Amino acid sequence: MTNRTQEDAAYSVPTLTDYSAAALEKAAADCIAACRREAGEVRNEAELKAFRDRWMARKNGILTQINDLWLKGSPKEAKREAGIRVNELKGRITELVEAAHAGSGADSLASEGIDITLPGLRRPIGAEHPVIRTMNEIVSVFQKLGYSVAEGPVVETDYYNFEALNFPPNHPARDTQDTLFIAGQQSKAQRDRLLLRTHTSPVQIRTMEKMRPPIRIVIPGTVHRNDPPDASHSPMFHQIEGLAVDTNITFGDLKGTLDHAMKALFGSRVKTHFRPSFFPFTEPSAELYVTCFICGGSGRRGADPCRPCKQTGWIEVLGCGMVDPNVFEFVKDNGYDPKKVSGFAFGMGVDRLALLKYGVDDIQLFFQGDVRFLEQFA
Ligand code: 2NL
Repeated sequence: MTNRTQEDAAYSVPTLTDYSAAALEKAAADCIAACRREAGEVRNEAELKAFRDRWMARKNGILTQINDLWLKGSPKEAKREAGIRVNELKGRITELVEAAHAGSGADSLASEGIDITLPGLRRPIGAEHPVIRTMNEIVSVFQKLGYSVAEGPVVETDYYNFEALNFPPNHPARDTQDTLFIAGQQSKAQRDRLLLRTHTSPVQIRTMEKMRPPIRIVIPGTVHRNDPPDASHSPMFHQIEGLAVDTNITFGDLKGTLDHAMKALFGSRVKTHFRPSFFPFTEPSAELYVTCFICGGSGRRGADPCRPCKQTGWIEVLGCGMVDPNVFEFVKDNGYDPKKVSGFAFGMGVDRLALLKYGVDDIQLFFQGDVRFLEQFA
């Protein structure tokens, strides 16, 4: 309480009896603290003037009093030290007084030419990017089925991007991925070399290393491939992959799950169709087609041919299959014994689906950041 009372009371210059360096130091610090406190309490122009006068007035201002009491009043042997200290103090106090301004009161705003009666500036609310919106829609369909979302690094090792996904070293299947490699990795063992992930599957391996079966996960994210940009290619694009592992997961589970997901995404009228395919990490593998949601499966739009489905009435939306037992071998020690568990997986290109969904004819528009294009999705 004593301290409080001392702080609250207005500052007055004390007479000194002790002129040691330590005593002068303490007196100066108290004085600076008082000045700083008073500067912070100034609310308007009138208070600012009173504050300035109190500290700086030639006649009986605080600095003048300090000069009289601490310097002129000091014994001869202490004059030199007191002179240096008082000069320093004058500098600090002058700085504080000059920096002081009239708080946040309306007076000062008016003096700065700011009219506080004008309405504020409105920042327009941004719009969700069409690719991210599509991604969120797909993710939420699977979340409702009990899937969790997993994420992982974009810069990956050869091991997670290829080896653990059943691409043997030097196997030609790696060539189909047009990988962008990080430079200067030659001194490392092949499995440790860094690259930009070409799919989000590495995250599935990483998740299986951490979580024992059963699991159901979806992995949204950016991937990179060495594709020159054109209307349908971009060196950076987005994927969503999914994985379900349990005992007795069958191709029937895959078909039922994906048929439901396609109806949730494109409307309950769409039909699904699976065609045999190949991926290194699934066996058997398939491509999933849905009836064209532009022409409704007829292949025609009035008198014109339907372009998105090339008049076939079907659109390819994703690749899928039963997880190859060779993939489980890499995570066997965490409960994924291929003799005991089975699973299905799928992967889709989000950008391509967003192009179809919004009738956009050039993928580059998604990544150029032109506000005139993007604000159409607001
Ligand atoms: C496509 C095809 C696919 C997978 C991705 C996967 C992941 C693991 C194991 C097995 Cl860890 N498979 N992912 C499976 C089939 C297809 O993607 O066309 N993506 C754009």
